[in-house]
Amino acid sequence: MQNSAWKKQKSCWTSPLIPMTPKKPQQWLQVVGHAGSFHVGDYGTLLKRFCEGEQQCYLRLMEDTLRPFVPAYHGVVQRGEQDYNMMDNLLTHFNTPAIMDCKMGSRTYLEEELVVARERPQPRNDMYEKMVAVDPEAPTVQERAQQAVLKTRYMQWRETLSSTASLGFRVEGFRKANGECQTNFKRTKSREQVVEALDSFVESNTNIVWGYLRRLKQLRQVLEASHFFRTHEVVGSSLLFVHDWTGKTGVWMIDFGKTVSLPPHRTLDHRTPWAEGNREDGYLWGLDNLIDVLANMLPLT
Ligand code: I3P
Repeated sequence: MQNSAWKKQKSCWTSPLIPMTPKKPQQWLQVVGHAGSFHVGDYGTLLKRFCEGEQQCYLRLMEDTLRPFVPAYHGVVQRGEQDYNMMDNLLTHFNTPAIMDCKMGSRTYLEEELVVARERPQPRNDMYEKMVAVDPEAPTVQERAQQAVLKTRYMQWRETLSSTASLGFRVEGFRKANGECQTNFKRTKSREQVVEALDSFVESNTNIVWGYLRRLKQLRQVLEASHFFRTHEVVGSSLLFVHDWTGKTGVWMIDFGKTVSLPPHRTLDHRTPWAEGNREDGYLWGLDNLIDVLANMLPLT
């Protein structure tokens, strides 16, 4: 995997603070993603550490009906020795925004990762440590002996521990306008727990929920007709939710490092349950559930 080639340290919400725009240096934001992967570019742009697979996706997305639902892509720039994909900073037009990352889909690893794990298993100690930190009982006897787990096993465990397996999406983390960050959602699994997390993010503001719901329904309509979406396995991709005190809301698709095109003439419906070989990712099933959960947070009219 191109993306895994980077020695990534995952820390969604502990990544460096980055100035929002050159014009407003007093405003700061935290960027979702692997630490050190992002920089602020000039004129409301964001630089994300280069990944060729992701670049290819952005190039195709710029020609697809999904274009309004992803950050505009502006090509590759170099900073020092490192290349970056340059895209719009989605927070630029918000005023002290609150942001949330929801990872979409019922599966968070690619089928090709599963094949590699079988052919060349490389158990990881860091993932073992992350696993026991959440649940000391989770590792098998063998994993305990090795003090290591396979990445695919770790990812599957994370999926069933959270709402990924049961609802097709999970809350990864959010930051409220006051700077308060919440990232402790590994065990947020039931509908009720998800509602609690979402309600905390929107601070019980139903106007914000309405705004998100409208946008997600538009996104679903566009996804159902999108050529790009039909022809790609979309794994580990997130929806970025942004709102501010003016009531402005936005949702965009981000993170295409693990989005891969299908062989010619193959398509996905993104709702059929996954069985190895069918490459379904459960993205639309997850979006259906997310829309349903949000709709149920609104008062009955
Ligand atoms: C990480 C999370 C990321 C994954 C990363 C995991 O686990 O599943 O999505 O990166 O793998 O460590 P957690 O959220 O529990 O910290 P990819 O999606 O890019 O595979 P990595 O450690 O190999 O980067």
